[in-house]
Amino acid sequence: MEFKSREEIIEYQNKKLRCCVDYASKNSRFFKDTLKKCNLKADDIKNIDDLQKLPFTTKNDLRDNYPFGLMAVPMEDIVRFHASSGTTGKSTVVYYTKNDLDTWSNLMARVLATTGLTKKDSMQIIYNYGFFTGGFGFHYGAERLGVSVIPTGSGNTKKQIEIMRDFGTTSFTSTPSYAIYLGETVEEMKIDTKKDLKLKIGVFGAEPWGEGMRQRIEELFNINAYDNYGISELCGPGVAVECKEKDGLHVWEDHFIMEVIDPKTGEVLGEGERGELVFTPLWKEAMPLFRYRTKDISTIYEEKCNCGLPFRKIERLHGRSDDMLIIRGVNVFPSQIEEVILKNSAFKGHYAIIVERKGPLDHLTIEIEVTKDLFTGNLKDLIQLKDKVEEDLKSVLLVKANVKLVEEGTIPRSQGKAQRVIDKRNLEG
Ligand code: DLL
Repeated sequence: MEFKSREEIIEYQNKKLRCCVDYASKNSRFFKDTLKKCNLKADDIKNIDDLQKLPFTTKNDLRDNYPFGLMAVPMEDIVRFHASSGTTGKSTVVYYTKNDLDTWSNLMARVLATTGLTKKDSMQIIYNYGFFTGGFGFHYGAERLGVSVIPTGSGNTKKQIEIMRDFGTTSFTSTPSYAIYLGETVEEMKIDTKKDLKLKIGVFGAEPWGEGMRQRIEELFNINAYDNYGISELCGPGVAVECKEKDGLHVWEDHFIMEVIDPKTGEVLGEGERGELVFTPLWKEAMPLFRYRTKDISTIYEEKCNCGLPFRKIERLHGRSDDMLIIRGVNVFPSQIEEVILKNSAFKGHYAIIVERKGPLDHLTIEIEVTKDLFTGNLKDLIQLKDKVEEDLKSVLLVKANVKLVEEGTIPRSQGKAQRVIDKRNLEG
């Protein structure tokens, strides 16, 4: 963390990159094949500009080499596996040596310290412990920082809140969608967040969430809510986090080289341009990766942050390139829909986006929950509300969306990542 200038960081990255290339060229069968295919030698990659000589690595490469094809150490040196759920294909498996876990814990400790947590705090970890990286990632990072870990895992909503109250928990981490559900349960249980709870900080991530969601979570719990980003293939959580400025996420550039590319052409984009994030981790033993395409869409901020951290920030994530819906030829991001919905105080953050094909045309329906009082109240008010949201959505999305207001509790709650988009077109073929 003693970097004084951008030049010093780049110099450090160049040095680490040379080590990684040398290491992978000796130990990773996958990387040896890549170099051979591209007619390259390890020596050809001397600095971050040379990185562009290497091809991207994609999720498909991981799937094609399922389960252990990217392993660069003997199996006896592997101390942990994680894996993605594999709902859209074969699961992607990631593996860690003892040193990898050590570095990951340090990165996570930094994440938590950046949000203001110290060893005086406790953290309730409301992520699933298992193949998903959220639970263990936060667990080891919090322990490394000296925070008292309360490893409740996900689910059991009322019990979570009782523990928060009884233990005087000062921070928690979960998906933002589950935080909203937890917050509503706090209200239902008539728990006064100011008097009965000692929460100060919440750290949320693993799925896209906008400023509207942040405001709602902060109000529900009377806390500061921070965004953090990560992806299993790079480690899990621990790649980037917001500082107190809450204006973009700092990427640990001494551990990751980042690029932003045009997702269609693969061309590397310049400062301030929005595109797909590509990362090269500079520390991995078990599974070295080069130029990993995340499919996540963001922009790099070049300006220095007031918080004093030397590392550049990325804009909060708008979603993935493969989340983008094409409705009647128009590109629609679910995050645009969320932004419109959460601007209206009648809505609390539970919605579903349904896309169907009727005849030759795509139909977009947004189901949004309204409170019981509103739902059973004056019909004219409901119709007015529906018309207003449809109008707002049309002006942002440039395509018609039908809004269906539904009663509180109708949309299924998720304990992990929310499944907001139901695209029935794929099913209809
Ligand atoms: O979700 C790791 C993680 C756990 C991050 C807990 C933060 C907190 P995966 O399951 O591999 O890993 O999913 C990675 O989730 O490519 C993004 O599309 C999405 N994602 C993660 N963090 C954010 C975020 C974990 N802060 C995928 N904002 C990524 C938006 C996020 N999307």
